[in-house]
Amino acid sequence: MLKKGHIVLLLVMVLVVSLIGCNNVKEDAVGETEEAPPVVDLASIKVTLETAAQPIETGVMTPYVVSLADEQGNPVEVDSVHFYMNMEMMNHPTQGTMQKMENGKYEVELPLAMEGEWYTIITLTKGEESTEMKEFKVQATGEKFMEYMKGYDADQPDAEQGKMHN
Ligand SMILES: [Cu+2]
Repeated sequence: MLKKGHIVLLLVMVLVVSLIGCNNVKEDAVGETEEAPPVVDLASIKVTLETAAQPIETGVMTPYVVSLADEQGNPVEVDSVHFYMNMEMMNHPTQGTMQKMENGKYEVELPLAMEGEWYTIITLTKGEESTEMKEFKVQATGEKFMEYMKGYDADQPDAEQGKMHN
């Protein structure tokens, strides 16, 4: 697993740094260690999805909030968070880049095209690393909204929604 590998790598780095730190013989090695980029372990971030009370009404712009925390529960920030929703065996995604709020929270408002169960894919990006999480389900109720049946992308507000993938 990626996560285990990162933990082992982190432990090895901590060990190496502390060993080198204890005897100042290898000064060159100390310099190299300090210049190395910090270890970013996106896989260890705890992701929580907050939505309005479910089922969510179709066709209504609805806020979705994702909060990110480290293993101690402290808020974490990444470079960007993307939120994608769709239904299994169907193709009418609703998606967008989330806006950064405070305390590790990110938000985007999206409409749903039809009732039923929607899955979510939350993508965290930091530097060149990114990780996808397909963990949460959302229930929707209401009429079918034809204008969203070909998809909605909050990142393209000027596009004619539902036709941008043609
Ligand atoms: Cu559907």
